[in-house]
Amino acid sequence: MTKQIYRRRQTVRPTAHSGEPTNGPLTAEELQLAVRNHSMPLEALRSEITPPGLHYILTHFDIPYIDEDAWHLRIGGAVRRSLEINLKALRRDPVISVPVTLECAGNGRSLLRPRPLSQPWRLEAVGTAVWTGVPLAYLLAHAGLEDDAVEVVFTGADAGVQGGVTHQYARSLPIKEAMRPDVVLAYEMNGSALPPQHGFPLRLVVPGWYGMASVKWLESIQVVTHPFEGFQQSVAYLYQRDANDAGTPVTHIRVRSLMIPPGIPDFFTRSRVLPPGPVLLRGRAWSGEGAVKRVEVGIDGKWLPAHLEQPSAPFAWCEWTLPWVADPGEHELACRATDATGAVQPLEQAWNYQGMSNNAVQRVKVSVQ
Ligand SMILES: Nc1nc2c(c(=O)[nH]1)N[C@H]1C(S)=C(S)[C@@H](COP(=O)(O)O)O[C@H]1N2
Ligand SMILES: [Mo]
Repeated sequence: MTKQIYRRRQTVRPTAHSGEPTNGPLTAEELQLAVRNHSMPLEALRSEITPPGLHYILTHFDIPYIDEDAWHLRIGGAVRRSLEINLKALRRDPVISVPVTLECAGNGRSLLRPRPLSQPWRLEAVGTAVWTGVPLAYLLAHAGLEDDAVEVVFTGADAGVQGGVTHQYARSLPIKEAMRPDVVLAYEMNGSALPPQHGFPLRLVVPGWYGMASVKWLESIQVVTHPFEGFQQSVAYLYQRDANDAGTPVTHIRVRSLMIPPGIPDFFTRSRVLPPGPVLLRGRAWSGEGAVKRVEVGIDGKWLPAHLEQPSAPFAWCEWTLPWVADPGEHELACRATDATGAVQPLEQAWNYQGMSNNAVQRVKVSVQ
């Protein structure tokens, strides 16, 4: 999709969804969003597949109640054959299981200065699950795309108001992405039925793209002949300099690594305490642009290469480890990953208006005593 195509639009102005960026204290609205949408505790980085309940959650509006027996998926638009399929029929279709690291595009937002007002993620809006269901390409081929089809629009059952616009959550994918063999319409997460908060009974999962593309509580799939201009497509999820910048769309996940903070935390400040001696620093790294090629661990500003394991799938995170001998005193640990495109996590992040994709390196202060 070229920038050109996305630029002709703007029936709705790209306004702030929620107020001007601020350096002030956390607001009641941010707190409200933060307690609805939880992140993954960093200690869960020990697990290759995030255990149920520890995967991050981002839900814009309310979690819809869906009656499994009455539910069906509609596929229509620029197709030769419109389809209506219930869950029983979907379960008889070909099945794939894809391990995918999902990350929210707003991850790292609250660490930007000034701070864009929205879900105030720190570093942990991430998780890896095995998503099982029908390949989207199979159903699209079954429906038969018309020659003038350009995008596929996915609409969830959840509705709300954002930026003054009332809408159901909906996102599109270019045909080429929609036809990738690893894009899945998932009815299972980690071998069990989708939990309500993750999109029951059916959700889209787009490996390598930030989470906003993976529409939950799917209700319809429409093939369209013009680029989709819904709110979540052409107003939200843009890299913008300011409120009036037409911006560029957010798509693939930028390279990132995270470390399990070593030692034990202080309850209130979360600062780390650890005894002197050998400790295995460990964490995971991922990128939606290409395989992770290198992870370096910074110890008091000196970068050392970590050992990298193979990921279980192209868009699942990989584990890294680095042994360290901690000597008494105060230390700052950091980690940074580089992917196959040569992209490396920045030490300082360039700011953008919606606080998208802040993949600046994580820093962990530890007190060795
Ligand atoms: N229908 C619907 N789908 C949605 C959302 C939503 O609010 N409604 N949030 C999106 C965003 S921004 C993210 S990051 C992911 C989060 O998926 P998870 O909650 O299963 O981790 O779902 C995406 N799909
Ligand atoms: Mo997100």
